[in-house]
Amino acid sequence: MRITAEKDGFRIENGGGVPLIAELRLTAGFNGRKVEAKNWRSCGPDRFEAENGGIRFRAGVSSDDGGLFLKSEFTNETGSPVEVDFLRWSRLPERDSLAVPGPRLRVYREGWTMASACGTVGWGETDFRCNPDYLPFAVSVPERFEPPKPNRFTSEYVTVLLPDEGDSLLAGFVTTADRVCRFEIELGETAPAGFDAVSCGDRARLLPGETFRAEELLLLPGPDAWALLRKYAGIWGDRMQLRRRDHTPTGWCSWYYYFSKVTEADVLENLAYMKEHRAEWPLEYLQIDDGYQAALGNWLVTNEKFPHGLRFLAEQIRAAGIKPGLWLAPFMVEERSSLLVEHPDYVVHDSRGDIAWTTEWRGSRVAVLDGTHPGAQAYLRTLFRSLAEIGFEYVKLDFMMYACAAKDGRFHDPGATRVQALRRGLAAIREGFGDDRFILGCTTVLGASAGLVDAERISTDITPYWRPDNREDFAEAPTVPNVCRNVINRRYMHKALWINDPDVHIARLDNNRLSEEEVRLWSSALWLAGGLLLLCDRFESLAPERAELSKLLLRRTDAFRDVRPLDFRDSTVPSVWFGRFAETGAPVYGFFNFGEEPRRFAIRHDGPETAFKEHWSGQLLEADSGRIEAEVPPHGCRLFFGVTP
Ligand code: 9PG
Repeated sequence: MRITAEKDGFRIENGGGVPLIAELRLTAGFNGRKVEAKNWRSCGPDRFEAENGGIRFRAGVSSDDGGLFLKSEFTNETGSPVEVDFLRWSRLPERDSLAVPGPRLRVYREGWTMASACGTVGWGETDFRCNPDYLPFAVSVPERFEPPKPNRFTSEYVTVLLPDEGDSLLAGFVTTADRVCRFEIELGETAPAGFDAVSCGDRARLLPGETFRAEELLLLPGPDAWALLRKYAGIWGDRMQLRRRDHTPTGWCSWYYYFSKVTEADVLENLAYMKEHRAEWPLEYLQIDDGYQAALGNWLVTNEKFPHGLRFLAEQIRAAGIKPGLWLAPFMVEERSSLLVEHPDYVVHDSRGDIAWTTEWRGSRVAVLDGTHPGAQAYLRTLFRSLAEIGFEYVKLDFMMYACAAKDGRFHDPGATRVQALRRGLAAIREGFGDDRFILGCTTVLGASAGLVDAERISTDITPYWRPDNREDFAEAPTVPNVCRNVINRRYMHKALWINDPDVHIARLDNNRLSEEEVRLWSSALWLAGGLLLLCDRFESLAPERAELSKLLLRRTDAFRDVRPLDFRDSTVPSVWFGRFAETGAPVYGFFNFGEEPRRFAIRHDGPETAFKEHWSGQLLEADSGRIEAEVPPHGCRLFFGVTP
């Protein structure tokens, strides 16, 4: 790829001089104003400069790995402090390779947090339907989310344009540590009417002479959109210095059986079972979830359901040869917590100087810890050092996206963005907890966590029912299809950025409204997708035939490689999943029917295998002609393993 400056914009060409993007412009936004870079000039190899309106722009480009990397920044030369809104790359609607009519284009849109919907969308569709009450936590810039407007989409971190023929184009930020960085895309009749890559300033203060640096943008064309995402995630993870963990752990988590009613006795009952049946259930961690704490913010103090406290439990777990884990929501500070009473300055305030109440928790108002405040950082460091000292080796850090979500929030450091606030807090946590202990990120800003967490939840919560009755089915709502959508579409992140956590296995017969088919579908999804494996059923009441499902998953984590959705381009919720069984290399096709009617699946298989064995029924299917065909009942899944001829 080649890039040239042409007066006010850049022209990007593929090999052969074909314009991939005919004109890309850079605009700075501050104090509610917009200033465009004008008259770019070269100032060294692959470096360019431009000035306009008291702003000095710089751009740097490099080609590598078949892609083009774009760095950009601007310096405040206005003579006065400004509040930064954004630095934005915009493609002008021109004739170039991107000029594909909307009806022939699909777009992969990525989400802000684990719960946010991800998947491909197309002509005539709108941004995903999000519960309006949850919107501030599901997207990075709720004000710019326009669900009712067809053909306008937002995407966080990365997007892929997938035409019906020819190369796809991935555009993705390969650094995500400092800014909200996102895409705004509008499809048009003959060509995209808008394609913007934005690094947000969050109105952080930029003093005269200071420079605002955008996150680095990668443009990557290629024929296989999924391969582009895999490659992108690898580069993104490298830039963010992912924590390489070759080992994918297993464990037991208290939430999805006991929920907030969990007691010390419940934990001890399951611990005793795990200790006694170690050979059958070789689980590494026992993680106590939400329900033990006295208040959000008073994490070392337990409530009356946990009379012997955290140290006692950690000791009991360790004595059983299992590693203790604990759930916390480290940025959430409940009104009644002693932390807030003693240190009101540690939380985010609004522009009037009042505490910025951000959410509610079981009837109490919640403020959020200001990750830029040195006192708050010291508090986090000390808290997590104490947890490590008590014996915890694993923490599940939940609801960290609130660190970015305070309405009209003002940070202690006026030059910091929301992402920096979160990340500074999380870095303090990592420092206190130690480099070798395990951190699982949950309900957090995906891009801000990379490099600091070991594992990351990549979907919303799995539920012991298919989808709630009489409730609107929002795209981020906890339902089995929504969870599966995120698990497979985000499989490209696994072990490139962190270990993916697809959420827990549910196998039980009691306290569960999932049918036999539904439990098998969820087991199939977890088996195929791999990642962190957490069980959460009550061992004492787990029926033996259902226990076999968990044991199948437990036999080996990441049992499949090269996992990908085959209908990625055309289905927001992919229903044909592919992988190779790691033990044998055999190809495996998963047919997932998320619908309400029986569905006939038919796909082509190109490999040498002429027969497939369906895992759950044991049935053999001849596939001489290379076609695999099967009918799958509603909410069912069939797994076809290739049989070597
Ligand atoms: C503990 C749980 C579990 C779970 C997390 C997270 O919007 N909500 O009301 C909401 C409640 C719970 C929730 C997400 C959203 O789940 O994903 O694994 O730890 O918290 O409270």
